[in-house]
Amino acid sequence: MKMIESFRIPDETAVTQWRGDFPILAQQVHGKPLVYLDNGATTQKPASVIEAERAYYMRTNANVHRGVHQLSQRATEHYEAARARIARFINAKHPEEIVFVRGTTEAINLVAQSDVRSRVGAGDEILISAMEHHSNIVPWQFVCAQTGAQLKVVPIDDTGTLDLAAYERMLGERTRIVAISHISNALGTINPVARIVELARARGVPVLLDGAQAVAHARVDVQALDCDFYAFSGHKAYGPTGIGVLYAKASRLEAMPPWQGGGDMIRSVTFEKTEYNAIPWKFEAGTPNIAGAIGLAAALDYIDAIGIDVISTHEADLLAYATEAVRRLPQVRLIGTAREKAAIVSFVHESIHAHDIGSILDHEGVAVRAGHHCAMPVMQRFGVPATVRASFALYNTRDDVDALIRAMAKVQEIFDA
Ligand code: C6P
Repeated sequence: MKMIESFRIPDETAVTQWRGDFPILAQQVHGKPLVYLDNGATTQKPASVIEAERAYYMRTNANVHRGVHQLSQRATEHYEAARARIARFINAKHPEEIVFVRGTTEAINLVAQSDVRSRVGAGDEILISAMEHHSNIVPWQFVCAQTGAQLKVVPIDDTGTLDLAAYERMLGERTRIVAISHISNALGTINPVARIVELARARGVPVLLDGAQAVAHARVDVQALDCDFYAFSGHKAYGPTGIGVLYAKASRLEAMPPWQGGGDMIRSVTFEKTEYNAIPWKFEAGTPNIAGAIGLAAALDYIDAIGIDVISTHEADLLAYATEAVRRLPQVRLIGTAREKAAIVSFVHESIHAHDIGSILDHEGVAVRAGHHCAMPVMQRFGVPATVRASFALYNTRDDVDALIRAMAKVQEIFDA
């Protein structure tokens, strides 16, 4: 990740202290200390997040927006306060621009089915990139099948960098939405999202940014970005699973039809006619993940207490250290070497399959992801079946990188024997 000059790399004591906030990290696996390097899949949770959920269930639990009783009112207050907290974190103009969903996947499906499907037709184009996660490909394929629209894919180069000139050329008369990841989960590439939005907006094309890999690692300011939609998952930002966020400009949400029908998304219902609730509730049918929203707000408090720029600087140091160390490994090739990168290191070995590497690393206590990372087109682009991916978070240290490298030596030893 790009170094932010004004922030010094936090010292070891600080990182040790952060580490202590995550109870799960203290354990051993296969008799070895756990080295958790699968943060791209999901991050671990600090005690404050676990406690926020526990406290909610211990003292507050009730359904929201429904009861006149004390607990329900309190639950509603906490749930809506969580929405406001999230709005503040990404600098949304209004809390109503935050729609609670299950995660990034649901957020993108919501936009695809509610916003885009209702305004595209045969011959219209949906523009994505060659580094997208399946969650930012398949929902658009659904819309294409439903409407006759076409999926267009902006290429990437051999380093995993988006071809910005091609993007500009491909933004055409018929482009109805641009949907691109802020940070690639398989390659670590940080996309020039401000420029991507600027170019699209100059042509009147709305932009959705998939922020699943970004919110916990880089500063996100949706007003500065001026994107129409921003999607992310709580569980990749030290929050609970099953809760995520769709940010959308209020004017967009107002214009979008609801996606799912049910309780809480209505103002009045008769058999003849239903009037929908105001935004954002018109998109939150059914009982929401109240505890999850509260847990996510606690996670963002945790990030803010450390400071996202401090976290970015620390992770940039880990990225530089890990990149150098992995580069020196024999017969190993990095996949994803863009200049602007987040702390994700994907690599392949000339003769050992990623899954075998992943299993041996696990036996050494090192948790990585091995596979296609739900980004099969990226694997095809680089001509590999799978990669080993080490993805870092605020509690990782250079010692964790050293443990990975030692475990890789063990892999080599086993295969050489
Ligand atoms: N990537 C990974 O190991 P959900 O599953 O809805 O929380 O997030 C989906 C998603 C969307 N976009 C990007 C860029 C992502 O990285 C992910 C999730 C995980 O890389 C699990 S496949």
